[in-house]
Amino acid sequence: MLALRNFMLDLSRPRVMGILNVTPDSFFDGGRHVDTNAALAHARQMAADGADVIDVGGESTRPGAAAVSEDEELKRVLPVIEALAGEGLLVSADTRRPAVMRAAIAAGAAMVNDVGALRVPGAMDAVARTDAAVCLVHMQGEPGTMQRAPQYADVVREVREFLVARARACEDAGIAHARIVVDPGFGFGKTLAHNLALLRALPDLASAGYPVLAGLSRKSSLGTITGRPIEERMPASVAAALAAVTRGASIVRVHDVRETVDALKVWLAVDQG
Ligand code: 7PJ
Repeated sequence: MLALRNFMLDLSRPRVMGILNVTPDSFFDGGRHVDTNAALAHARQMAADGADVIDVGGESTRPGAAAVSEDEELKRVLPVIEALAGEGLLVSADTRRPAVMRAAIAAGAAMVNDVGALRVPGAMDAVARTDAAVCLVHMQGEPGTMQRAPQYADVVREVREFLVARARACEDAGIAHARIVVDPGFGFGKTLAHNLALLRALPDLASAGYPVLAGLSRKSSLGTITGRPIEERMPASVAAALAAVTRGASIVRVHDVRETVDALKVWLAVDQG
């Protein structure tokens, strides 16, 4: 079970987080949902297609994406979070800024998804003072430069140790174990080889005792493997989501909710039959 405020999400079957970028420049769906109404329509469709959580982000972490001011980020995400939470949907706020975390939770977000793993001063406290869940993501370097020359002595061990240390720090700060999710951060300062090593070793990460979230949807590693541009990476993304779930991921973060949900239904029917 994952505790998201007063909601308990049963993780005995894999769950789907639908990606909602309210940005003009995200690498795949950037620009499509800048308008609040368009964003809401897309989120409602993802929920109808079986998304358990909607992850709302207003700042692109794509390498080279333009910086977004805190005011602009708030202006983009708050109306969307408020509306979706008001409709009873589970909303996650994809942000690294403590002020945005606080405002998002006040607007009804049940989870904070932070690619910075609450390392910005004040971020851990912003979550600890609430009953929201948190997803701690591993990232080497910073979004603008992280893909230049990522290097690890042992990527699996380093990512696992980082995430367990961050999760323990969260618990020390008062965030209950049941509110914490960890994520190896595919593509966040990782080569294809690093991503594949981490994917193969997901059971090892899951054995740390925190639910694992995996985000591979449309990422460039899938482009490297298939030779396909972003718009043609849906089948590769579904395969990657299944690969993650079969290795112990509890939640997959995806653009293609409907297709992923279908694939998971088939896998579940086989696996639990
Ligand atoms: C991830 C994310 C991920 C989590 C992004 C993209 C790039 N949050 N935010 N995990 N990736 N938790 O959407 O592909 O892998 S931004």
